[in-house]
Formats: sequence, C-alpha cells, structure tokens
Amino acid sequence: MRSFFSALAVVPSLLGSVFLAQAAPSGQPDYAAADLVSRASTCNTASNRACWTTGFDISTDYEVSTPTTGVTRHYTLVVTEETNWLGPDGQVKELVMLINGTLPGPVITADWGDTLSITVVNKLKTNGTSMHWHGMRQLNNNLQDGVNGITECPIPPNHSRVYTFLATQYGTSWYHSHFSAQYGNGVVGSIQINGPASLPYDVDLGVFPVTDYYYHSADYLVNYTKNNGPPPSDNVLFNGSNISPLTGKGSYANITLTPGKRHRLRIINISVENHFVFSLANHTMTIIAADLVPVNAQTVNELFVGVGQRYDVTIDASQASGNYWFNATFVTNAQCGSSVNTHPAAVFHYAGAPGGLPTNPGSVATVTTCADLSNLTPVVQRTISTSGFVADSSNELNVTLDLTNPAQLFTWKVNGSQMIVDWEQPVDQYLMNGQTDFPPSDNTVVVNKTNQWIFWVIENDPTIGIAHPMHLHGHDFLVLGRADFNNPSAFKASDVASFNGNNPVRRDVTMLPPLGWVAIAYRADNPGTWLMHCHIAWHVSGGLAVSFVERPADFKAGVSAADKSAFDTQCAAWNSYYPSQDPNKQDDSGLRKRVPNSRFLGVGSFREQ
Ligand SMILES: *[C@@H]1O[C@H](CO)[C@@H](O)[C@H](O)[C@H]1NC(C)=O
Ligand SMILES: *[C@@H]1O[C@H](CO)[C@@H](O)[C@H](O)[C@H]1NC(C)=O
Ligand SMILES: *[C@@H]1O[C@H](CO)[C@@H](O)[C@H](O)[C@H]1NC(C)=O
Ligand SMILES: *[C@@H]1O[C@H](CO)[C@@H](O)[C@H](O)[C@H]1NC(C)=O
Ligand SMILES: *[C@@H]1O[C@H](CO)[C@@H](O)[C@H](O)[C@H]1NC(C)=O
Ligand SMILES: *[C@@H]1O[C@H](CO)[C@@H](O)[C@H](O)[C@H]1NC(C)=O
Ligand SMILES: *[C@@H]1O[C@H](CO)[C@@H](O)[C@H](O)[C@H]1NC(C)=O
Ligand SMILES: *[C@@H]1O[C@H](CO)[C@@H](O)[C@H](O)[C@H]1NC(C)=O
Ligand SMILES: *[C@@H]1O[C@H](CO)[C@@H](O)[C@H](O)[C@H]1NC(C)=O
Ligand SMILES: *[C@@H]1O[C@H](CO)[C@@H](O)[C@H](O)[C@H]1NC(C)=O
Ligand SMILES: *[C@@H]1O[C@H](CO)[C@@H](O)[C@H](O)[C@H]1NC(C)=O
Ligand SMILES: *[C@@H]1O[C@H](CO)[C@@H](O)[C@H](O)[C@H]1NC(C)=O
Ligand SMILES: [Cu+2]
Repeated sequence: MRSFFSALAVVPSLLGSVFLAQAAPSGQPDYAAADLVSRASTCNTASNRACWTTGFDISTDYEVSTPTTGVTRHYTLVVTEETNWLGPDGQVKELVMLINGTLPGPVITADWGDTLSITVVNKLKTNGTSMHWHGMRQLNNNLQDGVNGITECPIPPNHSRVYTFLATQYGTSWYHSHFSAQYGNGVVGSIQINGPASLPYDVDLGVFPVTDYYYHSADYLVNYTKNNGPPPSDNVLFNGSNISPLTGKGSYANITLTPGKRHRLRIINISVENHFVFSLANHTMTIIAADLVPVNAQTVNELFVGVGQRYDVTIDASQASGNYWFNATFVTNAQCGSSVNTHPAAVFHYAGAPGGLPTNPGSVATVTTCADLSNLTPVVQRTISTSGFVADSSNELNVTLDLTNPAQLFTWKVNGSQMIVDWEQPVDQYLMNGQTDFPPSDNTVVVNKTNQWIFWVIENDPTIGIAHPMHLHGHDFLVLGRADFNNPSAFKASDVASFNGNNPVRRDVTMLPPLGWVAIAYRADNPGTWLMHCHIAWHVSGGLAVSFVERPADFKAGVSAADKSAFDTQCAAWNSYYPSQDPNKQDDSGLRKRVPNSRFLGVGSFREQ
C-alpha cells in the first residue's frame, strides 16, 4: 500500500484514476467526498442541537477530547490558472486561479472527529502553492498547517501533496492558499465541520462565504498596493454571486427560507481587504459561534465580520412571507474597506412567496468602528489569572508602518522587522535540524514554556489609524482586553487592570484597534511554528506577520519519519524548480525584476530588488 503520508507525487499529464486513488489507512472505511451523510447519533435533532453522540455534546471540552469516528474523508483539490475567465457578474477577468474551476472552491465537509485527507494538486503555470486550513488546530501536527516558507516548501507546479488532519473542533471555517496573495486570485473555499450547537434549529443553510472581488489579479494588486493605498473592490460576492454594479449582469445570491422555521447560516468573511457589517432586513440574527468557538446565544440586528472571521447565526423565518435584503454595509470613515458596489446585498426569499426583489431597503448600519464583538461568552469556558501580568519587551509586539523604503512605500513590521520568509528553507527545516538560528527576515519569536498561558500585547502603529484583523495559527486565543475603538490610546501599565480573564471572547481572528492595542493569551500546548499575521492580504504581503516558534525541541521530537520524508521530498522538488525553472525570474520589467538569490515573501509578496 502506498504510504498514507507519502504526500508528494508528480502529477501525470492526465489526472488519471491511478493518481487519484488514495488508499485509505487500513481498517478504516473510505468515505467519498460526496458522502456527506452525517453520522451523528439520533440525539442531534431540530429540538436538541446541543447533543451529538454518547459522551460528546456542546459542553464537551473539544481541546481535551474528540469523538473517535474512524472515518477518513478524502478530498482532491486541483488548483488551475485561467485567463480571460468569465466571472459570475459577467465581467471577464484577465487572470484567475481556481480550485476545481469554481469560485469559491469546493466546500469541505466532515463530522467532528473525522480525519481529513486532502490532496492538493498544483496545475498552476509558474506559481507554487500551499494550502492553509484556517482555524484548524493541528494539534501536534504543525507540518500540515500549509504555510509555505514556514511549515513546508511550496508545492511546485505539476506536483501535489496530501494534507492529513483530525477535525478536533467543529463549526465553520475556510481554507486558502498561503502563497503570496494567491488566495485573492480565487484559491479559497469553505470548511464545514458538523457538530453540536448552542441553540436548536431546523434547517442548516450551510456556508455563506462573502468576499470582496476585484477585476484585476491579486498579483497586479499586490504590486499596486505596495505604493498606493488599497483600491476599492469592484464587487462583493455572496457565496460566489452578485450583480455587477457597472453592467447589471450576474445574479443576486438567493437564499430560500422555510416559513416558520429556524435556520442556521454560516457566515465567513473570505475577503482580502473589505470588512463588512451584515444585516437582514426586518430580522434579527442570533450568534451561536464565533470562529470555531460555540458561544452562548446572543441576538443582534447587525454584525461586523472582519477578514477571516466567521459567525454562525440562526435566523427565524418568522416575518411576513416575502423577500428581504441581506446587506453588507461598509463602516464609513473607519478605513475598513470600500467597494465600487456601494450596496452589496443578497436576497433572502421565503418559500412560497412571489419572486422578485425586496422592497424594504432595510436599516442603515449603526456600527461606526471596525470593532468586533467583545462580549461573547464561550460555552466551553476558560478562566485565567491576569493580575500578575506586567507588559515588557518580552511580551509586546509593536506593529509599525515603515514609509522609508524607496522600493516599497508600504512596509509593515512587527517588533521592528518585516517578515520575508524563505520558500527554499522553511522555519520548520531549521527546527528539524535542531537549529534556532533563523535569519531575522523569518521574524520569529521563540516560545519555550510548556503548557503555560502566553500573553501578548499587540500595539498598533501610533500614527496610522488602520485596524488589522490579527489571525493566529494553531491556537484559539483569549481576547483579554483592547483599546477603545472610539477613543484609542497606546497601552499603559494601568490597562492590565481592565483585562478580563474570566471566560473572555476566544477565537482565532480579532481586530487590532487603529492607534490602539489588543491583549491576547494562548496556551503553549502545541509545538511547532505558528504564524500570527494580519489577514488583510496586502498587509501580510507587506510583512505584517510574526512566527511563534513554540517548544522547538518538542516539535523536533514529535515529527514522524513519514512527515519528515514528505517535507524533504517536497523541498527537494521545489528547490529544483525554483528559481532555475521559474520563468518569472527572467522578467526584468523594472520594479519586478528578480535576482536568483532574492528571498521572496512566501506569505506575502516579493522583496523588490
Ligand atoms: C506541467 O505539465 C504540463 C503538461 O504536461 C506541461 O505543459 C507544463 O509545461 C508543465 N509545467 C511545468 C511548470 O513544468
Ligand atoms: C476536483 O477535481 C478532481 C479532478 O477532476 C476530482 O477528482 C475531485 O473529486 C474534485 N474535487 C471535489 C471536491 O469536487
Ligand atoms: C505567479 O503567477 C502569476 C500569474 O501567472 C505571475 O504573475 C507571478 O509572477 C507568479 N509568481 C511566481 C513567484 O511565480
Ligand atoms: C453556498 O454554496 C454552497 C456550495 O454550493 C452550498 O453548499 C451552500 O449551501 C450555499 N450556502 C447557502 C447559504 O445557500
Ligand atoms: C470582511 O472583513 C474585512 C476586513 O476586516 C471588512 O472590511 C469587511 O467589511 C468584512 N466583510 C463582511 C461582509 O463582514
Ligand atoms: C419591515 O420593517 C419596515 C420598517 O423597518 C416596515 O415598514 C415593514 O412593514 C416591514 N416589512 C415586513 C414585511 O414586515
Ligand atoms: C429566488 O428564488 C425563488 C425560488 O426559486 C424564486 O421564486 C425567486 O424569484 C428568486 N428571486 C430572485 C431575486 O432571484
Ligand atoms: C440593501 O441592498 C439593497 C440592494 O443593493 C439596497 O437597495 C438597499 O439600500 C440596501 N440597504 C442598506 C441598509 O444598505
Ligand atoms: C511599543 O510601543 C510602545 C509605545 O508605542 C513603547 O512604549 C514600547 O516600548 C514599544 N515596545 C517595544 C518592545 O518596542
Ligand atoms: C523585539 O526585538 C527586540 C530587538 O531585536 C528583541 O530584543 C526582543 O526580544 C523582541 N521581542 C520579542 C517579543 O521577541
Ligand atoms: C527550551 O527549553 C528546553 C528545556 O528547558 C531547553 O533544553 C532548550 O534549550 C530551550 N530551547 C530554546 C530554543 O530556548
Ligand atoms: C508595479 O507597479 C508599478 C507602478 O506602481 C509599475 O510601474 C510596474 O510596472 C508594476 N510592475 C509589474 C510587474 O506589474
Ligand atoms: Cu491564515
């Protein structure tokens, strides 16, 4: 049998069945991707979503125990590059990169406790790729995190790899390429892990990814935003659809509600830059999960969702039968993004009602800042002591915008340095060699305290008022405190008194206030290199990232021979492809000229030479 982890294979020119036939680990049933039948026990019913299976329910601490399903779900994702692609709103795009030809890519679905085995095939013309499973904890499984330059070398064109991980958490998430700003070209999709919920509901509407949408390629925009501010998006897509604001072509996303029933909607902000406030005319939404953390139900009229954030909400179809706008509104005057489409919206249609567009425009959002919710309470609680915390240079991470680089106006730094990862020698390569002498451009911070709570005060640039959606890999963090979004100031020692360690908001993306700070804590229980970065593609591209190297010796000791071998094989393949075979190095069109020794920013853009 072919080894489960022998990930790297050269793709035959025709994707034949030989290549695609992934053997299941012996003794385990092999469920096809199409088999999405949930194997929850019968206790998970419309009137009792808190129940899951024997011994597992909404109160189970999922960081401690995971149901054993014995099920492996196999998926294959083929990444291709297309030119002159007709988009969903009728606009032809010069260049897109898609997964299996669709935007967004296929939904990955599993049950809590299933193993996912996902083959990523790179059929791009010249780009490498690596796929990150956003929010997946990857406990003791850092090499499956999919961050090129950190946990792997990129997958070269015409190669593939298999990512294998256990769904230890449940809820709604997404996956995306971590190769430069490639996800902005369309290399992105949703993840739905079925599990218990904190409120009963009748109908699961499924994932609802919303994204800013640009007619230019991400590669063009990365170059553009280096020296200009971010452009407004050309449109906003709801689950891949919308009307073009310019031509009126395309169609609204159209979600059917069943009158009298309660629906679960899984909202995901897969933008590269735009933050939105969502509202559904004449309806409230009840939040039941934030990122992959179930929360006690909280009902809202409108909901701010930062890039990378997810909210699972329930919606009662209890209003008059008809059609209602689901609006995404921009926060005016707060620099949280803008679009040529000034009123992006989808239609929510009551089954049985006449068709047509809604008539009630809905209420204008009242939110005035880019703040995410600070009062959600997780169902599975965490309480830590914060009183002894003293901020100093060992736990402060300052984000700054450097405008002095002539080659690149906007250079973002964390603790004084811009991250520029080395695709050819990922951080984990050093760790597996027993080294921690990373180059400064890897922007690493070693965290070497086993299972302790690690606190960070992240300080925003004191002069540039831009909020950043900060995302951490490998952990959900507690949001202990933050500056007032309406009246921000730099962190002061006395701010520690305002920290809340008593079951505060816990998630994997939170908003860093403009001109202010946010304090987070996570437990050092997951050895490996975990990226923390701003999820605005242009900012991570400009360097706004830091890597926590957590318990390097424990990581090295835990790497299996199979994972190490797959890692080495992939790096050998990448390093023989790049730079010698990448035609882009021959492009010397001015600013974009590359030299063979240049180190490229794998999670972001290239360094100008
Ligand atoms: C990938 O394979 C295709 C088909 O065999 C070939 O045309 C293309 O040149 C290959 N790309 C690279 C980068 O090797
Ligand atoms: C993606 O495309 C490949 C190749 O055609 C196919 O084998 C695979 O099942 C598709 N994946 C999904 C999730 O549809
Ligand atoms: C990635 O692909 C795009 C589009 O073909 C190209 O513009 C860019 O130079 C490529 N980058 C690398 C590093 O190959
Ligand atoms: C969005 O599209 C996916 C894939 O087609 C589907 O599974 C999901 O139900 C859709 N979401 C909504 C809210 O209709
Ligand atoms: C997505 O997040 C971005 C950045 O945080 C924000 O500007 C945008 O408004 C969000 N979109 C939605 C629909 O919430
Ligand atoms: C929706 O709310 C508006 C006021 O915001 C009200 O005028 C309208 O009658 C309501 N429509 C329905 C169908 O309930
Ligand atoms: C939405 O879908 C329903 C049911 O298929 C249809 O009757 C209605 O006309 C559609 N509305 C729009 C705006 O497309
Ligand atoms: C909701 O979207 C529709 C369609 O674009 C628009 O007519 C309406 O004014 C929007 N409402 C709000 C509150 O933005
Ligand atoms: C971070 O910035 C604050 C003020 O903006 C400053 O007091 C502090 O010393 C800085 N910390 C580090 C580690 O540079
Ligand atoms: C920030 O950089 C300074 C200077 O290089 C270093 O002394 C300090 O340890 C760094 N902070 C962290 C948290 O690593
Ligand atoms: C981490 O701690 C272990 C055990 O105390 C020690 O042996 C090791 O040298 C430390 N590693 C680093 C990189 O500080
Ligand atoms: C990058 O943008 C600059 C202008 O900001 C332009 O002169 C240059 O040609 C662009 N480079 C590429 C490779 O598109
Ligand atoms: Cu990420």
